[in-house]
Amino acid sequence: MRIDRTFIMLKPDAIQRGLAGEILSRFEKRGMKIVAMKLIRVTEELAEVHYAEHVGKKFYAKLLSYITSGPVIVAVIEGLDAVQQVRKMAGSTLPTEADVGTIRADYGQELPMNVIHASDSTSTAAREIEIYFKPEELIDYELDLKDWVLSFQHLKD
Ligand code: 3AN
Repeated sequence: MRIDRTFIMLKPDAIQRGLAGEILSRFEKRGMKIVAMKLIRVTEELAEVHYAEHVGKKFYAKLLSYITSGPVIVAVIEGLDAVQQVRKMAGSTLPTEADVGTIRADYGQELPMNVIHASDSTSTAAREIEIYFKPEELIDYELDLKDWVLSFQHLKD
């Protein structure tokens, strides 16, 4: 268990359906820290870099037209085991197979529209953060609520 950073994208369906605030608030309410965030449009070139492992697959054309169909919000989230925890909060790729209570199950139905992307490993997170953010776009700050979420350093044993 350690503090790490992960990358998320609220995909075009999340923005079009007005779900961005609601989804971001799940991470905020859990006490996680938003380290970077911006609204962008994913170009075809950017999609090819991000989804390099899927280029050429049967579903790639659909994935490409989906991900470039409207603006997305990209963000870096920091927290205890953030990569694994945010991935769990996002749920399985296929919304109908995701556990109820996860973002994809609660808001999605059919692929490729599964509302959110979350990095699947620490190395993927580092790669994806670098694709979407310049180092200076990651904001260094203290979250004042952290002692009520993480270490309880202000409490006596
Ligand atoms: P995840 O986002 O859960 O890591 P990946 O990396 O396998 O899943 O897939 C990337 C994205 O491609 C998915 N989030 C989804 O939008 C789309 N996708 C994956 N598999 C399919 C499929 N069989 N048909 C259509 N779209 C798919």
